[in-house]
Amino acid sequence: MSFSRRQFIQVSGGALGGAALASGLTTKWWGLDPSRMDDPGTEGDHLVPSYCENCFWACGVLAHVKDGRVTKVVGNPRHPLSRGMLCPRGVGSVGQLYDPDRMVKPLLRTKSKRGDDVFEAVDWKTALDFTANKLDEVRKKYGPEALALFTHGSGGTWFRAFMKAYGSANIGMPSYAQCRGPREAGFGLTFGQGLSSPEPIDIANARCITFIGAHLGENMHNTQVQELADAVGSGAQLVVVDPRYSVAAGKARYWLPIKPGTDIALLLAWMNVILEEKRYDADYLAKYAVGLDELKAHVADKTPEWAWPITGLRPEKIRETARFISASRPASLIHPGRHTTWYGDDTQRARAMAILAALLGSWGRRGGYIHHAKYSIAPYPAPKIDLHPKPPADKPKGGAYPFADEVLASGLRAATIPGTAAYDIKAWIVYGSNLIQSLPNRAETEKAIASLDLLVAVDLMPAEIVGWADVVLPESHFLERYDDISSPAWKRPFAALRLPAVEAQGDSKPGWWMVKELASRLGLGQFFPWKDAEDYLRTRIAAANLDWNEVVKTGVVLGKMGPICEEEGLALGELGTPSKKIELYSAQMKAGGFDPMPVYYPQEEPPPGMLRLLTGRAPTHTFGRTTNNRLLAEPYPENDVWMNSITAQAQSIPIKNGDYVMLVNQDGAQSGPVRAKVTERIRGDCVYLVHGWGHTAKKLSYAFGRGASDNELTTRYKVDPLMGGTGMNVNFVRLEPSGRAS
Ligand code: MGD
Ligand code: SF4
Repeated sequence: MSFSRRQFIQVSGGALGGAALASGLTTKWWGLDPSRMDDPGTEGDHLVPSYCENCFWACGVLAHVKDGRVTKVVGNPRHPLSRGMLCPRGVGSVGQLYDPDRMVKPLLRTKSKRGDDVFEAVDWKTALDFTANKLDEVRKKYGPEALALFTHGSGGTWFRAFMKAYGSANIGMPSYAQCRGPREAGFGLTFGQGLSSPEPIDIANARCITFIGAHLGENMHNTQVQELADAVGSGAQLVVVDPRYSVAAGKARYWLPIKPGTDIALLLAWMNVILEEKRYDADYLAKYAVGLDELKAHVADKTPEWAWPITGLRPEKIRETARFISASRPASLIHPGRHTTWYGDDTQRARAMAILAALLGSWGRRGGYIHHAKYSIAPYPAPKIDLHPKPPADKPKGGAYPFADEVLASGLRAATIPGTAAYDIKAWIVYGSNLIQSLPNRAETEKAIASLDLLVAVDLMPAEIVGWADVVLPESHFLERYDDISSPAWKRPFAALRLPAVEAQGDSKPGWWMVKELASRLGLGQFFPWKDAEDYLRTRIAAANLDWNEVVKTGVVLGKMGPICEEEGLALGELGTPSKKIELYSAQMKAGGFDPMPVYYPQEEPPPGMLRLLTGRAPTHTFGRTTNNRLLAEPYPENDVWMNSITAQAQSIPIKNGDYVMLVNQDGAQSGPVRAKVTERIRGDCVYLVHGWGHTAKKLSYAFGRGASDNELTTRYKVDPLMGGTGMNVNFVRLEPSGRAS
């Protein structure tokens, strides 16, 4: 079967080609006819390399520039993550660059209350003097550890360096405890290392790919989607476990519409079949794993018949899929997912996935989990910082969450509420993270903010969190600024540069400049001794024996490729677990008082008349950061709420496709009007929203009030006892008429 990328995404993105056409942007991603779609008017007279900031995959881009304006952004063919192609959000970067709502002046809250979103525009000297004075006060009054940084995005690197020099270890990202944290912990406990980003998985060579709630194709991590389209095109088969018929399910050999919250039961039943029928890789496990006998005993009674009433999946289907998945081992990839904070038992679910991958022998093997390497470039030779900051305040007193290996953003929020942690947080710098939408339970965020002496927001757009700040530092767009070198571990190691394609708009400034200015005001200037970011980058590039003029031509340096899997000579060697082996049974979990192997515990059922609220992504959007982008709004102007047609019919006033409805949760929190997507493609016990919509910030003049915010409805969360992740699929909603015409 031949299979183009356009076909892959067309289930959800019928109108997307139109967006590319209307904006005159690259059309290659969509596989449209280039002779028809090419718009010579968008060719620049020169190209500037950078890497994309519309999500954190950081694909290499080339900006076409003409007359001081970016005319289009295309994928950099030399960059291993983009391979010449971008996802719609990357292509749509121009819409964000020229967004009329961008903040281009520093702002100071002078008379209004926090949250009123009323500021006075000031010059940089005033804004920086104010910020530095307050940071100095905090340092003197409470100690430097009272400052927390919430960060998301590449420019956060400069602020992390600032925190180190200032003396605080309180650096948190919602992308850990609200996203991939449980996965990192679950894989870490099993294989001795987390997966990080980009995940070291070999989709390209997998013959069977199993998605457990991961909706790749709607979640658009570019290289993974490209590899998936290629793999499917060359015959790889998909097994998709999802209460919703996702885009990937539309391409799958098997779709298992599982009851939400029961995946651990399915995973145990699959293990039961694979172990009972001896379909596992016995030689591999004998060599590399511990705990096989314990696992066999643990799942002996977890038969498909046992899992049937729990999951709603028929035993013969569970057996058939277990056989199907194991038939392709070791090139049978259990995709690890990414946004894994669902039910509070998420580390155990991730561990069950990791154990299944181990039974298939796919860790370290082609078509499974492979080895990525980093392109090594020495840091800038700045004076060593000899501070030993207090341990972060993100964990409650008493040693909770022993397997968290990053700081919890939600924990920093909790520590801001006085008296709850080892010490109180009194000031926040929030860099590129809209905490009002990205931390569950908005009331708790507002309560924490009320206890702050200082809230600094560094942002591009007037998002909700900005309205709560004391001072707002507007950052220039990624196409207008330098940033640090991007060199994540990958199959082929690489290092990429971000160069400014055009002048910064208004008074917006890059993060590196803000940090240097603040540091010098606080007596920390010696730790940022470079003249500017270009000087910083040139020095690092020269130290790596690379020629600056050559590197800026393409923006990417490629390293040598080593063996990425056992088949290519990679030695699996000793792993980072206590036993140095794959731990099917985890003695360290047992010692910590946790189940050493995953156990299924039932989740709370929706109350009568209510449905579980599930969330996900759309191919054209990244959380709330793209929702105001007019180019990306063309194909996807607002989210809609998916509901089963029987659910829609069963309402006291039956709901038709396209009707506007309201969602009201178990605590009475209510969404704005949101369009109903009445469909057979979702189970009847849940509804589904794309995350990031329903903005309440009026200055986001396009996105304000469009669609529903899942986060406003996420008043409850269930904390993962292993690593502190906030499971958010524990909220229920009922549907009410909205009064708005469809
Ligand atoms: P974004 O929503 O992308 O990320 O949540 P956040 O970390 O809040 O918002 C980031 C802010 O960055 C926006 O205000 C945007 O204007 C700003 N921005 C964009 N580009 C730049 C730039 O170049 N510089 C600066 N300074 N600012 C910039 C994401 C987080 O949310 C994550 S990773 C996940 S996976 C979770 N997902 C999730 C969910 O699915 N449901 C619920 N209810 N909550 C969630 N929270 C988590
Ligand atoms: Fe940009 Fe898309 Fe790549 Fe993310 S996946 S970095 S949004 S092009």
